[in-house]
Amino acid sequence: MPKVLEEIITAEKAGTKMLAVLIDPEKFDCSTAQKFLREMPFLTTHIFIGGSTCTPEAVEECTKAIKAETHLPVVLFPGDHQQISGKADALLFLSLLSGRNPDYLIGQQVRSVPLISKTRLEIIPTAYLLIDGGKETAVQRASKTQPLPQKDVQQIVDTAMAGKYMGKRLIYLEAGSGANIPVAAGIISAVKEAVQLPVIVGGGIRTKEQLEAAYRAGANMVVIGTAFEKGYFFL
Ligand code: 1GP
Repeated sequence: MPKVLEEIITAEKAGTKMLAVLIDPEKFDCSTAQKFLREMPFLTTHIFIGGSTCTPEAVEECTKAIKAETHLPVVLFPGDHQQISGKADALLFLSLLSGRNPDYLIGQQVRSVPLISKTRLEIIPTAYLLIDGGKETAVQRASKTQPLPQKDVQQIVDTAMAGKYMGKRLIYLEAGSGANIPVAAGIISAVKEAVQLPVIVGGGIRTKEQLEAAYRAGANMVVIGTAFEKGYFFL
């Protein structure tokens, strides 16, 4: 399989938009994997697996069930250092740059190394920015960090640029799962213009209009979890 990051960069250059469906192993019934994948929007390009609080066993079992049923790239989007499965194709190696909790800037990352080194996962350095989604979200609770206010556009851009200078290959703008307000178009476009890297946007996107607005603003990939978990397939 071609490298996941290379494909994302190629799609970005070609202007092809990507859609990732996020599966939280804690809420997912593995016996429904085949049905879930069959009902997924046909535009889906990636499957993300991860959650703020799920167990390593649930991640392993879910990844195995999904991989058995799809040829789409399966990418781990871990909530902590134990959410690693060698059965996936790639791992978003996240640093929560919006926060000031050292555990989510470097601690979890160091603790994940013994697990990662037992796998052949493609590692994708990713700047992860939590942005206020209008309610307290699981990421905020788990990481004990504050989101960046949506009005602080320059601070968000500067944080994303710091991620680029650190060598991150992707910028992930996250409003938090189930957010009331997705990341605003103005933030996406300002970040995209500055970083010139693939930009992923997720959190609170539950309508076709919101999805298209994110793409128009410059998001290369949109991640949707809750809307699909609830069986709300709007595409
Ligand atoms: C992925 O957290 C998002 O970045 C998913 O958010 O569950 O609100 O779609 P939703």
